[in-house]
Amino acid sequence: MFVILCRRLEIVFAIVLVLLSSTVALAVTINVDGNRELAWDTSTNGQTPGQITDVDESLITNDVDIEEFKWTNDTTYLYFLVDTYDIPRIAGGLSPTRIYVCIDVDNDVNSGGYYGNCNSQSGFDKLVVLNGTTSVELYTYNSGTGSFEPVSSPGSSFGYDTGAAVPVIEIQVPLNDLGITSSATCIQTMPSVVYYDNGTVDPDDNVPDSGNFNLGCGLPTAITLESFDGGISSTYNSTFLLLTGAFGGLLAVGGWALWRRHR
Ligand SMILES: [Ca+2]
Ligand SMILES: [Ca+2]
Ligand SMILES: [Ca+2]
Ligand SMILES: [Ca+2]
Repeated sequence: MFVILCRRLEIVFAIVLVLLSSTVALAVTINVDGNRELAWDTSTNGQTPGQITDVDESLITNDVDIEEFKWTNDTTYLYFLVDTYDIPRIAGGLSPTRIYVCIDVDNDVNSGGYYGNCNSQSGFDKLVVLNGTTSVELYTYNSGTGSFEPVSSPGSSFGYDTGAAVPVIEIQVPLNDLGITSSATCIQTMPSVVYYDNGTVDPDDNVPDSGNFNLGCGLPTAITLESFDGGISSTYNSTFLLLTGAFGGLLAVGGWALWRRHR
């Protein structure tokens, strides 16, 4: 009897170990290089990038006409992909193209500000702006001044390469800089609007054409479990490890009690 129980305990521990090792492997790897890798269009360890598509507007030049916007995350960054009906155009100089991602990070229309170009919606806490060929800028709403103000975000960057195998625009922004500092603030419902300013004359493009869509933080694995070194993952992993530890402890106590009974 005791031998059988030990075998069963071994199997259970083996399953727990497999579960632990598989969570370590959970991660969506996006290279922010302007090339659309497979990870954007597949489910990686259960995490599928979110997406919203936009129609081919006949009055908008195809290289600034949004076809698709996608998003995903790992433990450090939120990633965006912008694809247009032709190879996306990023222009610098005096009339730069600009892409705005307006995000209501806390899903609270009463916090944050109004932005006309983002479908005249309110409640935006952060604006991520790809400013021509220059940089990715991050703006946060200051309720004191009633305006969006630039904040330092050295970890933000973008990838753009017209010679890439599948040329798209890729953007990364640190979750921390977006005010997403724990699994509790990494929510699935962040009302958002994307605005592509073609830099010259109207019309510009929006997705959606009115209202907003819900940007989310990692579906269905809200936070990937790729590392144990702090940040958002630590909350999740600590909980997981605590549960695993408690489970293992219960098994050990149960095994010991049975061993005592059969001595
Ligand atoms: Ca890429
Ligand atoms: Ca469009
Ligand atoms: Ca808000
Ligand atoms: Ca549109």
